[in-house]
Amino acid sequence: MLTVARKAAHKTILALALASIGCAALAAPSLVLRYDRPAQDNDQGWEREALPIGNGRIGAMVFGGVAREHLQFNDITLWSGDATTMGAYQPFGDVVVDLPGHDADARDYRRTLDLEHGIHAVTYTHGGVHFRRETWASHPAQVIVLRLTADRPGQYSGSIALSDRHGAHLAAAHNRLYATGTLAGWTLPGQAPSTNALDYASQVQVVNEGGKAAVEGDRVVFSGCDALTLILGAGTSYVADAARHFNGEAPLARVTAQVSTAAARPVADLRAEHERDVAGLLGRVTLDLGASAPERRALPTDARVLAYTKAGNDPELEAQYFQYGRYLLASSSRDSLPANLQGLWNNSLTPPWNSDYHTNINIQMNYWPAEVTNLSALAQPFFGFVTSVAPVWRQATAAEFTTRDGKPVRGWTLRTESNPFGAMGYLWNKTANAWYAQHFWEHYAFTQDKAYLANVAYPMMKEASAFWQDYLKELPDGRLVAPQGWSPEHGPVEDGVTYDQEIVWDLFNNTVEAAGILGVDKPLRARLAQMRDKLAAPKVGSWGQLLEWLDEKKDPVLDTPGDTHRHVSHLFALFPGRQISPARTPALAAAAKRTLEARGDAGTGWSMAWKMAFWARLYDGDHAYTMLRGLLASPGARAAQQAGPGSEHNNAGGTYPNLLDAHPPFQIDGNFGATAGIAEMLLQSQAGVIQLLPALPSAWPDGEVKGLRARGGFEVDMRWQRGSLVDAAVRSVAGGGGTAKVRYGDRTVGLTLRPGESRHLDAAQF
Ligand code: FUC
Repeated sequence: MLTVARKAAHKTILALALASIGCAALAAPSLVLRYDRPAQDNDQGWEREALPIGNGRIGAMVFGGVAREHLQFNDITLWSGDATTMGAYQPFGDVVVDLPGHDADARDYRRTLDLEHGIHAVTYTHGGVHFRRETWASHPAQVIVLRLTADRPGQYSGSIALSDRHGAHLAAAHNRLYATGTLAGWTLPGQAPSTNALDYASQVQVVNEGGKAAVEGDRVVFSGCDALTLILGAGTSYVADAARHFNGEAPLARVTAQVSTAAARPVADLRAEHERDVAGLLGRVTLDLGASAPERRALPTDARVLAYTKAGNDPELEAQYFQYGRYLLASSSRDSLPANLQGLWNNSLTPPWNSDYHTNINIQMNYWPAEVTNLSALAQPFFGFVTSVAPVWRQATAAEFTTRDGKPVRGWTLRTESNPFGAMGYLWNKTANAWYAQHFWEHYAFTQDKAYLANVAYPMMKEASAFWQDYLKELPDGRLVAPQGWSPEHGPVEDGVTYDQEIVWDLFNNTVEAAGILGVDKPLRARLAQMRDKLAAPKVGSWGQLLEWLDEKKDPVLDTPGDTHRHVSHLFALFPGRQISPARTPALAAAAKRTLEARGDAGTGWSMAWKMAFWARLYDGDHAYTMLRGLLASPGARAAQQAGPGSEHNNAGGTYPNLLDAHPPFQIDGNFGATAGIAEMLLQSQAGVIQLLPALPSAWPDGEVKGLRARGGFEVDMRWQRGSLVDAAVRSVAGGGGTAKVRYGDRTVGLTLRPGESRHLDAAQF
């Protein structure tokens, strides 16, 4: 809350300063996306132009048409499939508000998404009347609200319809529309029937002010209304409990109560409560990367992305893009399932990759921004998902893998694809367990929450370690290797691929540290430390590259400088791991750099975002910034500029007009990875030292950031000018206070902070 207050004060000062220099028209608030036309109401418009809102469980894409508002909505738990069949994440339904005639002479159209308050707005003038619409997805009220107002009474006439994508029973009464159904027996045309029997329900209550509104057939028809409020609720019977086969109470009563409760409240209260909720999350980090030219600020966001693609030079857009990743996490990950490949937005019965939980980079990248950008609580859906689905993974793993003497291995692991009931698909990605464990560990590293470490993280890390204790294989020379692994989507399946080796190293290393902190399992600690040190280690190859496989390949493409594959998974040890660093392992860091240079700067969104973080960890801010330029560029324009080697898929990344990551299709990991990558350029703490501005690019000579988090339980603010730190503040936010080493450039200062204490550091102290 302090940071919110601080931000408000900051804004007031800014407003006063601008007023005092005669700049009455304030600069466009930098956290508002803005468009001067509606999204096209078709699949492409859905993907590239419509704007996402969400409360972490339910959400919608909002199109903002003048004569037709369209909310395509979702619930993150609506999945076909079960514990053995992948199925797919499903779209839920649509709410359409028809306002006949409104587009006849509409003028001054504007569509905005205010990230800071989580409000989508549409305004226009028609027939001399100024119309305004606001839409938001409230986490406290668990409903989506659409509010239509005008500056003259009696101006709204039209109709409202609710539709459903799975053949629900539709009903209407007392200005409420109902869709109630079950996936039991539902069959996607041309495919197998749904294998689960989830129940689901959605409802829209229409509340009119003035005029009339009444049910006619399956719609609510209204005329002469001053204003209207739509309260949309939706839910399913999914429950995070393997013992109940993930199917719990039918949602009808719950959704009915949520809609009725919200509809009975003053809409201004709902809105204020929602704004407080979103601002309380988003306001924890403020980022100023410098001022953009007024001509850029004046552009709507779609045109601004195009201008940026051509000429860069828009630090306010970059800062907005950073905050967009935080907004998307708050919108798709609160207290239900974790964000999937599309967050929670999906309009297709057959989405790409089932819009699933992909284990070889994608779900992990979704959570990279959570800790460092001060949204730690938003990682809970990931931990909850892993914990609740693990019983199913355990069974599948025991049936598949044995120890060297033929017993089932302990623990669990995953294939590349997975769903929320435990089903998996595609090849095994065996180190997924260890990579997931890293997230559990990092949550502790940032928060210093020892109870969480003891009760949640350490048991999970220990179980993943047990799998690898049972499953690793010893080579004749004594080195330990992960058997039959796959460097994601690249090369053969074989023993000791670098990606696996590094992730197992990370797991053992973190588990040893965790056991030490908790003062438990001394013999296990010693054993894991010994095994960690026997793991086949990353090696440098013939042209200075980091080897992707145990031995250098003799292949026309693999392991050559011409290989531009988008996965660079063998650099895990550089980021998000900590086995390789320029300070501790300079030769390996140099090899990682050589590899990155060869792989090039193209890629899918997540690939470019990962490379941004790699370059940040190599302290090359300018190269990290090059990756950001590519990622935030319009994909069409960029493809022409970068027609280099590599498949189309490898080159397809970029940013759509709605700032979603172009994969194709849209895939949200690139957004989350970009936010994390920007944070990594400004602050790092993986090596027991808080490093201030470790990879500041020359494109951001002046700036300020407040509220980033560092490992050890610290919050950090920094200001810089002409590329140099001016001052910083380090606050202890962990319960027990703590000591920190803080580095800027090559100078380090030591701090000991009481709980809650903040220490100001002047650049001269370094
Ligand atoms: C990984 C990537 C693909 C895609 C898919 C969902 O397998 O290689 O590019 O992102 O996940």
